[in-house]
Amino acid sequence: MKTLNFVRAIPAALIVAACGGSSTAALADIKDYKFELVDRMVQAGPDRVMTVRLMNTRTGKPVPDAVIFATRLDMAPDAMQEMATKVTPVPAAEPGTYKFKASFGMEGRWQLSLGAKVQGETGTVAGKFVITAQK
Ligand SMILES: [Cu+2]
Repeated sequence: MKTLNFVRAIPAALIVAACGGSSTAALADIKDYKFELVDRMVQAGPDRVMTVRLMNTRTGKPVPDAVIFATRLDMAPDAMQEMATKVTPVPAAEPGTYKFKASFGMEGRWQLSLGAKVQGETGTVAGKFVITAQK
């Protein structure tokens, strides 16, 4: 109630100015977050672990507790989009890093696609990486 009374006391023009300013300057933006791939190479074979880090590019700090809601791993970079493999999240010890397990059934380039929600932010963070599976 205190807030409402306070707002009513301010002339309408001022309120408009304040709202317009805060939407561009004060709020963090989902674009300030990005995924980083920790290792670009894996060994071909079953149960390989991939590690990504979610960074806040404005603070330069990793972001813990994001919800990864979409993952896909396929061989699109080697023109085998239909060759997809299951991606399973596994626990990561370091806050702000996220680990996934997958079987790389073939040597070559695989594309890891990720989507995430960050606490307190609207929108989603997307990431796409090429990981090379080697012998
Ligand atoms: Cu393939």
